[in-house]
Amino acid sequence: TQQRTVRGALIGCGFFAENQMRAWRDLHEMGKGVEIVALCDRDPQRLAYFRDLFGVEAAYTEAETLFAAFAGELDFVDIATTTPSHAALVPLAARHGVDIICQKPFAGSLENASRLIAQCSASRVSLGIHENFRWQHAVRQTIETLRSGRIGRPFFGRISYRSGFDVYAAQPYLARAERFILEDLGIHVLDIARALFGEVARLSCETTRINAAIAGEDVATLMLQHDDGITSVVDCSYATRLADDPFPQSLIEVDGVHGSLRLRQDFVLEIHDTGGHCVVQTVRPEPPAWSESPWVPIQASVLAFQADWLEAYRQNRPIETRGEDNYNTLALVEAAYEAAATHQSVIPERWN
Ligand code: NAD
Ligand code: 89V
Repeated sequence: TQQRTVRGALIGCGFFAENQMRAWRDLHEMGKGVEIVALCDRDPQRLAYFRDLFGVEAAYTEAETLFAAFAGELDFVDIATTTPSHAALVPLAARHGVDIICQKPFAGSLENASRLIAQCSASRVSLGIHENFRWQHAVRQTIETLRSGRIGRPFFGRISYRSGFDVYAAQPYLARAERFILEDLGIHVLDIARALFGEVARLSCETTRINAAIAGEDVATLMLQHDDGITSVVDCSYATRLADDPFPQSLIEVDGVHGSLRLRQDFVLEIHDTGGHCVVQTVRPEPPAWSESPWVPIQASVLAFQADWLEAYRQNRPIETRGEDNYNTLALVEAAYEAAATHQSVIPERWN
């Protein structure tokens, strides 16, 4: 039997949303039964660009107008705008009874995050956060190898993201943000830390700014103590000069009681056992036809995330990075800023 087509609207036709639209189109062409039927961007030029590029005629500069025009006809909305707009767009979508995917960081404060989760829950719509780093193929393979028990109980981890890639060219708002690397990138790396090692009991953090042309911090180094007694180090930098820049790869080390994992640059996963043997796996992402260097791992992860969201929607199961779960990632970012300001270790808040 043919499955019903799940109908969505995209709000925010900016830089990153192009990946999301291409991934929805891939899923549509793969016969997965999903379609973006309406677009919204308050910038008429971006809206026209997406309308023409993706052939979606229903295009609106106001989200209210879109929801009014499609009353009862939408299953979900994909909110791909930057964070300040989420506080109004998420409740608006919830009031219209559609399931919601919202880009990270889904709220600018934990108070706002709680409010959005509560509003979605009261409206009986799901709130899924578009957090894709844990869906990068190499990262996912590392998570799954750890979860399989192959190296036994982990006791130490390191997730390292160090690059000098010019992220400000495509995302100029990043250069103006008072809070930069922890809020934009650290959030992804901290989410990987949670996916690998679970919730965090306390953390410490130091930050600095190397690039004088930006407003926020571009280097952050954190130590996390997880509930299960695992210690992890998360380090991020957009000020690291390397001839062979790994952007946008996260490199991972995990030491377990029965072996160790090393996710090396260029998608090499080493699995070391207690006998001194090492199995080397290539964990390179399958590049979507539209992907382009150096964004391939992220672009492939957008497809993987959206495919999982769609499957979850059909199975009526919550996704891993639902609002309640992602609240705890957001709480690590908040705790990191507090730790960096006070030079004290901080107990992060947690969704109860
Ligand atoms: P962008 O500024 O290029 O795009 C945002 C778009 O949203 C703009 O076109 C803007 O006009 C539109 N917009 C803003 N408020 C609106 C509103 N109320 N109604 C309708 N349209 C509105 O930003 P971007 O770089 O595409 O980033 C968007 C989000 O995606 C950010 O939250 C960012 O952190 C996130 N992002 C995620 C990843 C990832 O998943 N790995 C990568 C890059 C960016
Ligand atoms: O994934 C992101 O959120 C991007 C980047 C990789 C540039 O940090 O903003």
